[in-house]
Amino acid sequence: MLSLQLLHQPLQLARLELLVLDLPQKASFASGIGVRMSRKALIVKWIDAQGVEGYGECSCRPDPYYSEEYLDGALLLVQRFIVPQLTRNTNLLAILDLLRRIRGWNFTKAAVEAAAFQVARTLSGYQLSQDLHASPIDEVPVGISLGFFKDKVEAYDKVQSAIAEGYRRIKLKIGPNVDTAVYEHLHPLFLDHAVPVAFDANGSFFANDLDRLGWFVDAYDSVIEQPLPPDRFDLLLVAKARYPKLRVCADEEVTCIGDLLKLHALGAIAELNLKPGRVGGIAQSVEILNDCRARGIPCWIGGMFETGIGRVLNLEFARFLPEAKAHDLSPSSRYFIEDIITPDVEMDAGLVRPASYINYRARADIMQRLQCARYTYDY
Ligand code: OSB
Ligand code: MG
Repeated sequence: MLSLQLLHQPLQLARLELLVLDLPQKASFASGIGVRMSRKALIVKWIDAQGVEGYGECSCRPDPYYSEEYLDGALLLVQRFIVPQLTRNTNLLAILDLLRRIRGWNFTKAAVEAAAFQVARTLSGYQLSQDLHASPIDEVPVGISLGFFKDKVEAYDKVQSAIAEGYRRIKLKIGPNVDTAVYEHLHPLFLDHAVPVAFDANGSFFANDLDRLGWFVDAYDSVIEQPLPPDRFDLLLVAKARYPKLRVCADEEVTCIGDLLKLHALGAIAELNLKPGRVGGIAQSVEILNDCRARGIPCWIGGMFETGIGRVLNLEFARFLPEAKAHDLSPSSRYFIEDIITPDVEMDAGLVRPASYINYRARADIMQRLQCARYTYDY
């Protein structure tokens, strides 16, 4: 639960804006989900009667291949089931109540919650540390997630440069059809254990692919993120029995605290990649983070190629995970030709300082240039 002071902070919604943006990426990115060339984002902007503004980002994909949500659907959901139910005089508690009635659509609900949250925290002086019961760290270690490679040479170059740039963890996308020779070729780069390596299969291994999964377990003693489809915990248990060394990080599979507790009870989760959007937003993330700490489940913050708006919120959560080796929160320059906040998120020797970005300004000029659609609702 978020603190009552924050939940009851009076909000006066003057206008809600929904912005659909398309940010060109620096490079395309391929994974077990598909290939992406640009980052489509739905930004929710809350304008309070006192002039305070709040932004939230819906970071689901444009297609339903990571989760059921997809961007055009998200927009329609907000327009049909959220916009008509918001009222001028409200508070975060009322907003969470109306969002809770909507089943699923976590990334979408998180965007609306984040926009209202930003206004409520500005008006009330709230700090996340009040509910996470810890003091935040100032420097957050970050890792990089690298997509499928064309060949050995490209793989070696990309991993070597990422290590040279200072990233604290290299995450490699894998799938049942990747060429294992490429990953064998990378082995020497990780032998000294200076920079840990992890794999992410995005749920792409099925029952017939367990041998191939076993290759990664044997070749590298590394965590594998979401090896099996998120709705097949039965296959996960089969794989764990066959490869006792298999250590699994959950991503797609954990959309709520119940999913986490189920995997934990089954002894089938070694760590959690927490994406605040995937679990429905800030209130849910606070509960999950507190629960991970209570149960000793290692946790780190993941990403969905967020723009600066979503990234800064994710970075704030990362401040409360002092034991995490690295988060999937690379600097703005890694992803986009231009980000939509100022200052850009920067990394120095694999570290990001989240406090520098909490009071970011959204770049209205850039957003306008990248805008595909804009809808406004006055209250
Ligand atoms: O599986 O973690 C994932 C991006 C989009 C969708 C799913 C995933 C990812 C990443 C990106 O791996 C990590 C990042 O934002 O740097
Ligand atoms: Mg993942």
